[in-house]
Amino acid sequence: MIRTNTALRAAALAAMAGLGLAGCASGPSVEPTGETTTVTITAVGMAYDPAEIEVPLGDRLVVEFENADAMVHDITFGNGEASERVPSGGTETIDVGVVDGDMEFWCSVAGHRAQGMEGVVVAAD
Ligand SMILES: [Cu+2]
Repeated sequence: MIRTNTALRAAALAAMAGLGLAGCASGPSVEPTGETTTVTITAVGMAYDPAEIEVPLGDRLVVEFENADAMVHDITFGNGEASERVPSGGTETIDVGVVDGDMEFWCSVAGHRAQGMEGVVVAAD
């Protein structure tokens, strides 16, 4: 299992490296646009609203996270960026960075993701 995953990851990295070389001489595989997309995501009823956001590929994403639920929540992105745990009624702004592909987000509070607190950033090309 572990060996298979490692092999797949190595293959994916090799493929990405190949694309990077084909695209440009250095740096990330996506050329940053220099633009910033700011989106408000609200936590309410053990879910995110909206649960899917579309961001132009290469834009920097800034998320205004609002917790309109009665419980403590956070928002954690697939690239490692995350909010603090935000109390009911609280807000936090997260600089997610340049969007270089589709990316999941979820709540890291125990059990919340399994109850539906997840969503996806769709990189629009
Ligand atoms: Cu939560």
